Amino acid sequence: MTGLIFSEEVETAFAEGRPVVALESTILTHGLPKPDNLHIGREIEAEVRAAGAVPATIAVLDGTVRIGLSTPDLVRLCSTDGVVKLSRRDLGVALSQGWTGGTTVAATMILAVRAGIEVFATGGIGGVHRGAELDFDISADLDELARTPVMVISAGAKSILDLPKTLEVLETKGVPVIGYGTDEFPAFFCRASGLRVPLRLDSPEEIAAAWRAGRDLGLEAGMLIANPVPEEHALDRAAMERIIDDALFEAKRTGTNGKQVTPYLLEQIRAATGGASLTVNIELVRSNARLGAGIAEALFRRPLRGRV
Ligand code: PSU
Ligand code: MN
Repeated sequence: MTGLIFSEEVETAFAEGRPVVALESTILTHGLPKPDNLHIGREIEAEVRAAGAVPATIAVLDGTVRIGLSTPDLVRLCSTDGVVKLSRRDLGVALSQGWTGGTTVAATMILAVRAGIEVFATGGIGGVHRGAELDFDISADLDELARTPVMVISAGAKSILDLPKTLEVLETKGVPVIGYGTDEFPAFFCRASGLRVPLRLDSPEEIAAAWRAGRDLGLEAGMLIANPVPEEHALDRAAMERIIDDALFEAKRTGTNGKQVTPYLLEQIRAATGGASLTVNIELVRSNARLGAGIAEALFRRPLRGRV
């Protein structure tokens, strides 16, 4: 496989044995509007550093896999037009054709494992879209969680998705979904979804221990940590439901499909909330970045059995 290129910061972290947290880049290239995406990307990285770990934003630049981006790399990724959204299926072509792209949760997990990173913080994962029984729109993120051993820290899945079906698919695929300090599956912008989360843990140490126990058993699955958005930033659930319904209606009316669906809905919601959704989005990713750093730190104190 094409070699991985590590940023100096990540390289040093590995050499010094410091905890590293992976971050995805589709959220920057397709999930957030320009030019805010650049400073948000920096803020998320800064949050990981402030919490005592090293951020590794993962992306593909000119057909090379980057584990950690320098400032010029991040600027380029966030400001260039024509940057592609890369999921599992796209990686081979992207690398061989020299593309530049943001990696989704699925693609970031794949590359994180190659880089030896176990903890990955993001905003929300992709999932089962509403109406999937008709159009089969189910994110490749779910399959990836079933097959690739990386822990993903999220604020749940966005309520643009069908959350009950998303949880059902995760259950079928054997993915542990863990509420962090909550019994309820969070709905991204909102803390509540009305759905119970199947498992609950209350500290980074417990999460690290559960992860290690699963890995020691030879389970190859990932793990989804559902960390509710901090109370002071959460949006009202009923209001969000209305906005999401309108966004879904518009997506259907304009014939939006395939990998355009998620970015289209996110932009519709941002416009409809007058930018409020953007603030919440940033805050919840920061909160996930902090938790990710805490878990990565706890994992360092609890190595895999049989490893030094
Ligand atoms: N959810 C968000 N923001 C995002 C995404 C999801 O709140 O930017 C991105 C993630 O990169 C996720 C991808 O992996 O969308 C899922 O896209 P799809 O449904 O096309 O698999
Ligand atoms: Mn899809």
